[in-house]
Amino acid sequence: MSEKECFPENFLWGSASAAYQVEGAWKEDGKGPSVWDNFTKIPGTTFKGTNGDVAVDHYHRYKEDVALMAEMGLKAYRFSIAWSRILPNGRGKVNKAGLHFYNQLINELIKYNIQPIITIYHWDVPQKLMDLYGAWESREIINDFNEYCILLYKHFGDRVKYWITLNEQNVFISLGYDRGLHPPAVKDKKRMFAANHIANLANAKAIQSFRRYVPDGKIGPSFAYGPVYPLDCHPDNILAYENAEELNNHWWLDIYVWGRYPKTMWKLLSEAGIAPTMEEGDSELLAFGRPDFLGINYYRTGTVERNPVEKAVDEGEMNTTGQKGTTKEHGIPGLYKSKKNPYLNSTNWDWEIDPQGLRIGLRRLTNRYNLPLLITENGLGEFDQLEEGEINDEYRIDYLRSHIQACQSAINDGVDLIGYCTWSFTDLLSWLNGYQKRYGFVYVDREEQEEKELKRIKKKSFYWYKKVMETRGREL
Ligand code: BGP
Repeated sequence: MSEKECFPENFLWGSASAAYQVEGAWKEDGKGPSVWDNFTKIPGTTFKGTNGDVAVDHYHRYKEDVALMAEMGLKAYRFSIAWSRILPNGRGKVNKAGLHFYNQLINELIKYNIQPIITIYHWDVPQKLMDLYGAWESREIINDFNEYCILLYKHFGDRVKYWITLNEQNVFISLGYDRGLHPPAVKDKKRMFAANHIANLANAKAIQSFRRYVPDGKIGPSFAYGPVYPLDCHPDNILAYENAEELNNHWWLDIYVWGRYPKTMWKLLSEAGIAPTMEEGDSELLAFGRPDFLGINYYRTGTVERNPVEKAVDEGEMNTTGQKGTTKEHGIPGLYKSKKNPYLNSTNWDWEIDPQGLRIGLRRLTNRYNLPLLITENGLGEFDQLEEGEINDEYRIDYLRSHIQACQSAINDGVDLIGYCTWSFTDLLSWLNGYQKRYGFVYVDREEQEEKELKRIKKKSFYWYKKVMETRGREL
């Protein structure tokens, strides 16, 4: 392999997690409840009632987990901070024990030369702010979020140089306020676009403050990016694809980078009476939100076709059980509906496996936004079998290998890719899919309801990724 095809020297080879999915200790050492602590206790919300009360107990076992990262030779670890561990009420009184925990974690990572990447918000808004003013539905959150961010910048900014503002705003807003599948389980498009606009403002303000407190750091949001394909070249399907790209991707990314919404979608939503309200000063604030890089969470592409209003597909159904083929088409009447891509295989959760789509996506983003890109999540959620103390996850290695090859091609195409974080390092809780949908390099021995000993066992993919990092992607 020529030097040209090799990953850069300082490439961030990493892995990612989120507080609620790994930490556990949900009400220990002064932590306040988050909306997820409560939501998962409502019957029927998650797979077999699974929750993150204990998760994989990373809060108590972080040293063991970081030692495994060091053994693997990980260069970067992306983790999130639980807002209500730092500020139990979301604002006001600071919980010193919370700051202490993350300080220890950061120091432990640095001890082994692992670059910490902090996600400021990975969906666990403090319940108190939900009770007080409806969290993302009130502009009050802009200041509270900013104060929380400043606290983190002040405490960790000396050692942490890569920061993610909001993780997958497009997912927590859409599932929380349109599809009713995440807290607060609302199904109302107008409220969704309004909450989303407020999240955009909070994101911009957090970035504006970052410049003052961590001037030598880099910051950006992480976006759940699903590049869209038209089902075929019928002009109606091309238009459906344009609609889906604009509404599902540009609607967020244009705001992040340019501080403005895509024009035609804005008109359409305004006519439907569901566009958000732009107040005086919003445009100015949004302009401060320009990120240093875009964090990209990539799992799959989406394929769409026209969706005539007369017999339109609407809500659909998500596969949260791992029973292949149970996903039902969803769409927006008059704009587009999802279709299965006949050229791609999919996982047991019906997520299409498309490494080429990653290359295509990275090129689209580069040509449209011309910013450095950091893959903040990519990985395969599957059932894993523990057999005689070992996990032979060859399928995960295949998945990751093909996606890393796609990254390599994208770099050769001219994409400025600064890092690649897999999802995830250890197995963890999948929000709606329980513990049986596993993503890690390290198996955690627990069942849906039974925590067992939470023993860590290295999978085959652990040794494989170690080699990949050692050889800077030469040996895949
Ligand atoms: C992303 C989230 C992660 C993680 C991942 C896998 O949307 O940022 O937190 O959960 O997807 O998704 P899932 O757990 O639904 O399989």
